[in-house]
Formats: sequence, C-alpha cells, structure tokens
Amino acid sequence: MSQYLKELIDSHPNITILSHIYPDADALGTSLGIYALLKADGKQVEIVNVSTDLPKHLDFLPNFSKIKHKIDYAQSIIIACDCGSVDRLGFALESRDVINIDHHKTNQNYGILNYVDPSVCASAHVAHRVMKDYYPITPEAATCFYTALLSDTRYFTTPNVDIEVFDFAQQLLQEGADHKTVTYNLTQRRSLASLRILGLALGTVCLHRNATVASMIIDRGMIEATGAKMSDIDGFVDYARSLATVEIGILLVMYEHGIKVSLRSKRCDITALAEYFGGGGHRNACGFVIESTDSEALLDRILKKIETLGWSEC
Ligand SMILES: [Mn+2]
Repeated sequence: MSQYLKELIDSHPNITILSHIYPDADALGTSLGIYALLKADGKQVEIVNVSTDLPKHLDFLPNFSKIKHKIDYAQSIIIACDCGSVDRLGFALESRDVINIDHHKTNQNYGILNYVDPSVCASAHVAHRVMKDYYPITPEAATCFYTALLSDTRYFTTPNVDIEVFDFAQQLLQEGADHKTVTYNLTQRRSLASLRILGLALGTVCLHRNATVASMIIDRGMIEATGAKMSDIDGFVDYARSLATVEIGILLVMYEHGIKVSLRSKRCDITALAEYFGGGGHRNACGFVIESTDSEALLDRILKKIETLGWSEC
C-alpha cells in the first residue's frame, strides 16, 4: 500500500497538502507532519488551508508559518488530511489527483487513493502508518502527529481510546515528539475571548429529554461582544456532554449565513443524526452546517430527530 503511495508522490513534481475548513489540531498536525516528511525527502511541496483564521495557539508547530491560503502550483497532486468530503477542502481541484488520509466514519472516499481508518483516534495515526516505511519520521513530524493525537483524544479521554493509542503515543515520543511543548501550547495559551465566550455559552445550557440531552447556543451577539474566533470555541460541546445524566451534547453556533452544529455522545453512535442534516463525522463526535438563522427551531428539529432515532442502545 505505502509503496504505491511513494510511487504516486514521486511521479508528481509538485505536491499540495490540504486539510478541512476551520482546521483543528488534527487537521494541521497531520498536514504539517506530512509536510515535514516530504520536505526532508527533498520534495516540492506546499501546504494550504482555505481558512485565513488559523488557531493561533498551534503556531508552535514546525512550519506553521508556511501555511498559505491559496494553491500556487498550476498542477499538483493533492494530499487531503482529516477531511471527510471534498467540498470541505474549500478549493476547486478540477482534474488533480487526490490522496485522501482520514479517520472520519462518514468519509466519502473521494481520492484515487483512500487511506481512511475510522478505528483510529486521529488522522495523524493514519498518516504515520502510511508514511513511515518510506519517510523516516523526524522529531518535527513526530511533534506534529503527537499534537494531533492529544487534541483529537482530548488528552486520552474520548470513548475510542484504547491500548493502541498509548502504543502510538509511545512510538511518537521515541521518535522525538516534544511532549512538554505540545501540552504547554495546547493547554496554557487560551485567549481571554475564549474564556469570556465560554462563560456566556455555559449560561445557555439547557437539558432535554429527561436530562439525557444538553444543548448550548452561541449567538452572533456573544461572538461580537467577546471578539471570539472559531478556534476559541473548539471543544465547548464537551461541557454539554460532560454532565452526569447526559448522553448527547449539542452546541449550536450562529454564523452570518448559517448555524454550525457540533454533536457529541457518550456511548451511542450519532453519525446518522449528523448525516440526516447533511453532515458527518465519527461515532461519538460529529456535526453539520445548515443555512438557517433560527437556532430554536433547529434545536427542536434535532431533538425530534433524536426522538425518532430512538437510541435504544444508549
Ligand atoms: Mn481528526
């Protein structure tokens, strides 16, 4: 498998690494890890993300400043990271070949090569597995992949963490991942806006369906009052799920042209819920974006759909 990947990469003079819109630490850690390995191999490679507002606390990642917001190569092969559907890459790729590296259960296999493994906790794990035989893992790449792993497992606390995750973490540490730098940057560099909007968001928590569902709503006013950015809201939905009686946590974030919904569960598989509204993701973590300005009506529709789906397995 990985030999074909190497041949495919070597047959293209230029490589463009992309990841999903509003990138998180897995999207950027996976992308920058691959970037470091291809650079070390002497390749012509660019790293691009459509969002101009990148999470600032990730600026410690090697080559973070190399991330651009437009594709410069007229022709290139695309390596897509942590992205379940091609539209979330945010670029018209036309005839370019795509290598798809991901772990979303709902990935649409849009590449000519699809390395998609929903059983692993982070796309970085898939990237490490397919790259390591032909591209020796450098400490820079290990630090990028380790950041992705810590973030996507919320420091080894998500329901999908198993012994393989700790094996992978150990492997990355042996390859030179800088644990201290990663944990410091992930946990000790919050913005004031992030704490301010967290306070406002926590004030909106409501319980539904016999306290098994918790919702939070972030409206335009809260975003404007605090100056919070997208990345400042990352992880807030975990607070809704964390309540003792709650099985499903829901966060609705209002944007100028729509509402972004994040869904988290403790046990039940909620991907069908996200897919019903046109989104996708993982078994216990998924979401969707919808063109609407009425958050209360949307929340009602989500609660009704939860009712219909039943969740007898919860
Ligand atoms: Mn991920």
